[in-house]
Amino acid sequence: MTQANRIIVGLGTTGLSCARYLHSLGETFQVVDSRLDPPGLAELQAQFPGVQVTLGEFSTALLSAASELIVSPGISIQTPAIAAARAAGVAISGDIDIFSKAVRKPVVAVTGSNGKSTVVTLLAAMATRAGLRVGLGGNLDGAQAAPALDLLRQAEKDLYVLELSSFQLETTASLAARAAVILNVSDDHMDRYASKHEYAAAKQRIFNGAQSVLVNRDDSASTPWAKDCCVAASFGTDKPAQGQWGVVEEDGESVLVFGDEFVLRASSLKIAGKHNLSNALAALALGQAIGLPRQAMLEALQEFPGLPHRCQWLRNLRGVDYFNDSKGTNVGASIVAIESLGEMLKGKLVLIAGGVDKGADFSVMAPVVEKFVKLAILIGRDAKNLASAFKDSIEIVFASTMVEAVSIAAARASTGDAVLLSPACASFDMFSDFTHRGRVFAGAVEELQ
Ligand code: UMA
Ligand code: ADP
Repeated sequence: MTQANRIIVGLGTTGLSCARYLHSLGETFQVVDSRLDPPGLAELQAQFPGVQVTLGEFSTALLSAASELIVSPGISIQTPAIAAARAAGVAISGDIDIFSKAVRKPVVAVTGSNGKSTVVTLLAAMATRAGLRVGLGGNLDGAQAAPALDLLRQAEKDLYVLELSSFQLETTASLAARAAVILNVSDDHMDRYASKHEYAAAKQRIFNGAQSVLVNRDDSASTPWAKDCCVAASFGTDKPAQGQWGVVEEDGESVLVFGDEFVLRASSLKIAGKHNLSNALAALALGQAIGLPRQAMLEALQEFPGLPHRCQWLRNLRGVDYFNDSKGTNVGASIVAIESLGEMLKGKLVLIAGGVDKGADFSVMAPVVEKFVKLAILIGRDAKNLASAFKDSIEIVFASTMVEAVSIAAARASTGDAVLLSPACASFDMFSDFTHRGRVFAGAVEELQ
């Protein structure tokens, strides 16, 4: 019998988790990465010294000779050497594809342009409160999360809650989730996809084989394209029909409801903004679809403090609030942050934005910027692209470092204003990731006298 020749493509977090998983099954594999010094190299060589690693530009001959390529999400399957291998009949998969074939417990899968991390973390808290042993991970990063295949090597779980990116879904054939949702679709990763349709199509793959689909009434792009999908319920920030999740206004206050049943007052939540009502409803709808008791869900929901770097309040200095929304890495996220904070303020926002634009169209931000922002301080590689979209609406200044941006913001904000970092861009021109960017911002804010 010929030995399977599986190649892990990419030696970052995902590549390493694939290596650990295949090794735990006693399977052989080799690894390639287009970078000469990929982040997982030292760990791979220490743990699996015998594994063949090929670095530098992908070799079409090497990849085409494989039986299967396990492609990391940061690498497009349209990359010429991978596309050539695929055309030559090599099977293409990814970590989520391998996970879905191996997993023996229910999986809840969440994708969307924004709100994924908030919803999966909240749902995991609800399920934990209900007494389930929960494996939380996928695209989600942070201390409480793990790459999907690492979850399968942990102590036994009752439920897996996965945040999935469009990149991960590209290589996932049939996830067969117990419950699945696309929270929303707004422009992101337009440097990787030829069109918004192609990006949305990658997200639609989350519904393949799903038992229960949840739909966001506020975003038609969350609806399954396939006619045979089993829609369990919808959620939205309007008044719902019977059996659906929604929001009603009572005595000037927003109330979460299920049909005409009272669920919870928005004022009982620690997370703020209309987008977070949507996130709360998404988690409730998913939780109900998998049979979590309502009481446990509501207890967890009321305790949930939100995640760092997502519209996170840092401090008030001389009447000015400072908010860290470093995870606002695309236009849709930053619009939501500007709107939800702008509506709460007596004054206006001083916005710090910029970084790597990922091919985004910033003109769609201009109306909210004009309405709620008095000054935009722009940083990073693609600052000029934001400037040309905002220049007719508001005053703009450029800063070369985050510390400089914060110091300008502090000098220009008046009592009743707020300073918001919500970059609408990726961070890797100036920082290692969005958490690094958020920490540098928070550090500069902390230093302000
Ligand atoms: N890369 C190369 N050559 C290679 C392999 C990778 O240049 O041969 C580059 C990629 O272009 C990318 C970077 O290396 O810029 C990382 O790619 P990767 O596939 O190795 O990424 P991982 O370290 O495995 O991390 C990925 C997710 N990152 C991406 O999809 C870019 C992580 O999500 C995720 O937590 C992790 O898998 C575990 O599942 C982070 C992310 O930024 C949070 N995701 C994007 C987002 O949320 O917008 C999609
Ligand atoms: P993701 O994991 O999809 O990036 P997060 O929960 O980390 O989502 O939130 C990232 C940012 O997106 C937040 O800081 C906020 O600005 C914005 N956001 C959160 N939830 C939503 C939502 N439901 N709709 C639109 N924007 C949102």
